Amino acid sequence: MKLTGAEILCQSLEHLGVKHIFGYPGGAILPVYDALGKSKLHHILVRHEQGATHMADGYARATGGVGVAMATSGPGATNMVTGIATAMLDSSPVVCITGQVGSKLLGSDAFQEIDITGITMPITKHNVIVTRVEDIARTVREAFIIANSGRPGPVLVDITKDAQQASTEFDWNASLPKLPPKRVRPSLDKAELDRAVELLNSAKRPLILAGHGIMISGAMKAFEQFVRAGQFHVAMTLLGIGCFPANDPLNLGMMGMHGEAWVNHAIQEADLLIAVGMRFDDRVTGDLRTYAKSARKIHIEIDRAEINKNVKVDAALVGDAREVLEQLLPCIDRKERTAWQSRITEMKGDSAVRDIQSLPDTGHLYAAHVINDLWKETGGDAVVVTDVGQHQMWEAQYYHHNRPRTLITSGGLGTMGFALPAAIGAKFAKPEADVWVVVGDGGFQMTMCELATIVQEKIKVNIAIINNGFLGMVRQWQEFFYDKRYVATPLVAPDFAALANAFGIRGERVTSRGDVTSTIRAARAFKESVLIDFRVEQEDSVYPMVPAGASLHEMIRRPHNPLVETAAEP
Ligand SMILES: Cc1cc2nc3c(=O)[nH]c(=O)nc-3n(C[C@H](O)[C@H](O)[C@H](O)COP(=O)(O)OP(=O)(O)OC[C@H]3O[C@@H](n4cnc5c(N)ncnc54)[C@H](O)[C@@H]3O)c2cc1C
Ligand SMILES: Cc1ncc(C[n+]2csc(CCOP(=O)(O)OP(=O)(O)O)c2C)c(N)n1
Ligand SMILES: [Mg+2]
Repeated sequence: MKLTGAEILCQSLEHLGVKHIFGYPGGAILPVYDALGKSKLHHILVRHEQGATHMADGYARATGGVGVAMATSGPGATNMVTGIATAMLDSSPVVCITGQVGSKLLGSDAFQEIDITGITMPITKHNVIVTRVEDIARTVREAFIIANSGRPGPVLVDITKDAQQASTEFDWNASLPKLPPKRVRPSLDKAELDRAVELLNSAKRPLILAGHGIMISGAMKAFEQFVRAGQFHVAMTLLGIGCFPANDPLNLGMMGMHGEAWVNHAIQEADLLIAVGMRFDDRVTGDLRTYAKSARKIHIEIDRAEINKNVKVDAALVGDAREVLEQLLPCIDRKERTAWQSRITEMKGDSAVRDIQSLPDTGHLYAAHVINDLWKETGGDAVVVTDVGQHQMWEAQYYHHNRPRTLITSGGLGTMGFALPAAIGAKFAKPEADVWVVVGDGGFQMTMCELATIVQEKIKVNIAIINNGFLGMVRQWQEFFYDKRYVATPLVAPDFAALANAFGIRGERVTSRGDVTSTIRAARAFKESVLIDFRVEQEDSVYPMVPAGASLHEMIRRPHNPLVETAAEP
């Protein structure tokens, strides 16, 4: 049967298992919207195309599947750029479909013509313009494979309007992908494997650096067996949080710029680092010249380009984390490393750790309290989607995630405005989940228009605004490094609770600690979305902090203050 390109696109997406598309219409994509109306696909109308890409990204991160975003040509497509870059830097499988002007008009500066494949070249894993109806099904099929294989990433498919309108025979089974033959991965280099095993079994002070790649690989079980077999301690990157339970005694917490002090010290004192699915980001290493000088390094990583990119390693195991860990597992000797264990305990003790919940209420509402109370009240089971800034770091420190894919956050690009739309995407992916947005007063104002999407789609997503009246993370840098000259960081905001009401959403305001838990509890019990404006201490800072470019052990620690540094339980 003959179908139009637009119909072929919709049918292809159905064949690929797509259920939800986040998008916004316009002239160059109208034929597709017309076909969408006749398909089984659920289209979610966003309020800004950036939101569509973050929703697709949140959808992907919540499940590990592909998220789909759609926009028209020109401004619709350029509005997607930030979301595409966000997905790229965090290896998230997103497919973006954009309409393009008719193929005969290409290059003529036609109305809403923009070279979106040119613009997104460096921020997509792959992109392509389709000008022939015959190529649509195959290209979309290829896009899904590329987005979610190997190291995942965003793919953009730009389809000209004439290709959407033209008709051709549609045969899904005949529309086979024409990708270069999958490189048969040679089994692991024997010499590298032997060296890794020798290093693993002879180490006295080993430490695992667990990253996002463990989640992407679905390697959680193999990883846990590996950890137990070697009795290794685990430190996590921001994006690795959740890949190993926070409540496991072998889990030490987050590493890096705002990581736990004892984790950073342990990295500097370790004699072996085993990096699994992490890419030694500069927020993780600090000054490379002084990074883990006494440690040999093993890197388990799927992308060969990451090997020796930032940190030179002694054994490189290039491959999928699960497969590599399964190969290593039978070779690991179980070792009790009592001296190393006591050293780590000693370092923990030195960090003045106390349970912040038991501190007397001094009349201040600290962000850390709010997040720790949210953790307790949700039993640690919520899917928390954060924005970027101080609240993001406090979330990482004070909400203890035991399950994978329960913290969704923009790490590599650090995109303010990510949280609200990404949470909407996560809710569509996991309708049963208790989804919470943890967002700053600055970032929320960047994409708050998506509150209307929540209302139109009748979904329940609870929103905790950590309102400190500042672009807090930048204010913190100004406090530490610019002599407290707060240029352009004090921030006027609307009355967020009243704003929520204007959208038809219940809004609450909390100013004292005593009201935190009851308000969270009531929000969870309410059947619709609730926005809570937490008016927190304005000039609190995130500790510890490794100043940009400093050595990992050179942390700025919290000065004498009623709050402790981090949230580890005593
Ligand atoms: C304000 C702010 C502060 C931050 N502070 C910190 C901080 O203190 N500590 C911190 O850790 N981060 C911090 N970050 C985040 C940081 O910038 C990086 O995003 C993060 O460290 C990256 O973590 P990752 O390497 O685990 O994940 P990614 O960047 O997603 O890298 C994943 C790696 O796994 C590999 N991989 C993918 N699939 C597989 C597979 N199947 N098998 C094996 N490997 C695979 C990929 O090739 C890639 O190399 C901060 C971000 C912001 C915005
Ligand atoms: C789109 C974008 N613009 C600017 C920045 C730089 N930036 C990083 S954190 C931050 C402040 C965030 O303020 P807020 O949302 O209120 O969160 P807080 O740090 O106060 O918790 C800024 C401006 C960014 N990460 N993203
Ligand atoms: Mg703020």
